[in-house]
Amino acid sequence: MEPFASQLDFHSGALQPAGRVLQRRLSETRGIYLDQEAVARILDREGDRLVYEVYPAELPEEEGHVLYGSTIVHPGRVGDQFHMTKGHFHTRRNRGEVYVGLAGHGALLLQTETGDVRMVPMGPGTIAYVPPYWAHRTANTGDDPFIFFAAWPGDAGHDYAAIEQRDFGKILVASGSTALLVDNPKVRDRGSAAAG
Ligand code: S6P
Ligand code: ZN
Repeated sequence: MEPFASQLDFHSGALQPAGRVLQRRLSETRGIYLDQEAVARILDREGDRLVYEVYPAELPEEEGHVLYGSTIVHPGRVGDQFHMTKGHFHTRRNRGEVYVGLAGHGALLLQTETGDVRMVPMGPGTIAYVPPYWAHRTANTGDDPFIFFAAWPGDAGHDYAAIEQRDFGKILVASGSTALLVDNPKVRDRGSAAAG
């Protein structure tokens, strides 16, 4: 393969050239939010809102390559939760990733297979390291688009099912103008039901 360069617009988050741009709307990510009445209300009143977009560089998903792309999480809330990405583990769990904040403000949530959760606030210039074995999800905690760049190993793969089944143990909720990290009641209830 020949060396090449792409251009990332820090203002819009668009990457040129890019592979297939992914647009995630509320209807297809509705399951990640707690307040299903709020989801139904938004869909009914304003239609299927664009929540986030991913511009991937077109590269072979193979060992040795470094994949990269930009993500734009648009500002907004669903109930008292901020707009967020679905979140995933890498299929090959021992593959890490680097996130670089470019514009806006957000948070990176990370979780291990055993349910340990961490939160890293992100803004322009923040370089967040996603170590191997940590699932990751981002949320826009501000009022402007939250834009970041990510780079990860070509053979990492994406496992969304594990997070769909288990969910993150903590959620980010809006409290006035700040973001609070609190226990996810869905996971807590499941935990206590299993314990009882
Ligand atoms: C890929 C990297 C990001 C996310 C993107 C959307 O490993 O972590 O490019 O794919 O931020 O998130 P998600 O969870 O919907 O893939
Ligand atoms: Zn990833």
